Amino acid sequence: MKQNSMLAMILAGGRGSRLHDLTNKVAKPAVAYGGKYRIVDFPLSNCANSGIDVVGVLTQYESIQLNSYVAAGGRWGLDAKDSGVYVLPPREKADENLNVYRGTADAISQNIDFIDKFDPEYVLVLSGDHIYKMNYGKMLAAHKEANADATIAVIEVPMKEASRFGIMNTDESGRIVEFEEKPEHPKSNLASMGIYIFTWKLLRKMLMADIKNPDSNHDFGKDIIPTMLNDGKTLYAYKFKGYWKDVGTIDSLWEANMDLLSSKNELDLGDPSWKIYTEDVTALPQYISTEADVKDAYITQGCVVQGEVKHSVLFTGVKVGVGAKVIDSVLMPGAIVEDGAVVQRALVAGGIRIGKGAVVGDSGSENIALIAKRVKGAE
Ligand code: ADQ
Ligand code: ADP
Repeated sequence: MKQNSMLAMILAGGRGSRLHDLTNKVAKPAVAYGGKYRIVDFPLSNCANSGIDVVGVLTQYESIQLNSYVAAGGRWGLDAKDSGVYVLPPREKADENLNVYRGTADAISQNIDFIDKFDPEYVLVLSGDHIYKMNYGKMLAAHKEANADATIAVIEVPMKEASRFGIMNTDESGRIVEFEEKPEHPKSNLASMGIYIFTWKLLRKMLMADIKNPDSNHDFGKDIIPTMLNDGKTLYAYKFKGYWKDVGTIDSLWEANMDLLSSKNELDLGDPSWKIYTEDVTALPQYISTEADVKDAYITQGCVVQGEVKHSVLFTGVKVGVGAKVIDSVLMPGAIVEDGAVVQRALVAGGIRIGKGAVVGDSGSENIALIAKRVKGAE
């Protein structure tokens, strides 16, 4: 590895329980997004574009599909000599019967020897469920410039949402003076994005102490960051400007897909200087028939549209039959809407069939309907 190098660890082991049936069979990072992507394409492409060449992906549920998806890292250019993407599930320990990661920090602790093998100077810890483009190289430059022990990427969030995040206060120089994980009464709207750079030697020491602490949840936000602050370590906030979305819930995943259709969308997946790499599937070109009526929609390859599609995102191989209506919806790979069926304000999971004339979703509902089971036809 290069000198002054940084290795990345993507935390992908959360149950993703708020994504319900979408994560029954696939790990959250492998969930589909934006017609042809998977969530994990974003942190992996960001790593590749930032010049990071070793990435560990920490997972614990349904990681087989994820494993084959990221194996070798070729899609992101992370397959050159001395580089790679490594899927790291928790190992069973004969003495402790431990085959889960107890928390985000524990996931890193259990892989200390993996990290040590590469002997990095810095470790970047990332979440596996965010959609954004970010140059981690710039964040590392800020970390070095400040001579920090840890640097946390931050973004301003609406005050009413602040209690869902790690919230901090900084001094004029950007040094963090106060941090509270998901406070009931937040004192600022400066939120942690759950993206951290640590100087590895120090983090290693903190993790070794954390493993033995019976009162710890072994979590970065709850334990490691507050302990570092208490110990007088230098922690800096790195302000991120741009599109960032945590897609841990059905509503936010739906929204992030819909954002692609907005003229104000800042994500710009077409930016040639920051490509988002993904799997190239072999599928037929899309077919839009004479009776089809398509407006304001992402239609991916392999789709066959014979009905009406408005303000929706159709992933690879979706079929919309004659007289069917798809409005304000997200249809994952291979979903089928049969003739005359209506899908509105819904997120339809991959491969699900909505039978002839069935009606799902609701134009008046505040929440997005998740359709993850076959829906029988109306007659
Ligand atoms: P949360 O998003 O609530 O808050 P958490 O549930 O710890 O954090 O998940 C962070 C990431 O780690 C997710 O990608 C999740 O899948 C993964 N993960 C969870 N448990 C894991 C485990 N045991 N092993 C491996 N991976 C695991 C965090 C911070 C906040 C910050 C938000 C921003 O704690 O301070 O504001 O992220 O989204
Ligand atoms: P959620 O959508 O529920 O917030 P996350 O992906 O953020 O899901 O992960 C947090 C959830 O994952 C926790 O509420 C917990 O139920 C589950 N979880 C995380 N770590 C573990 C673990 N080591 N063992 C079992 N369940 C876990």
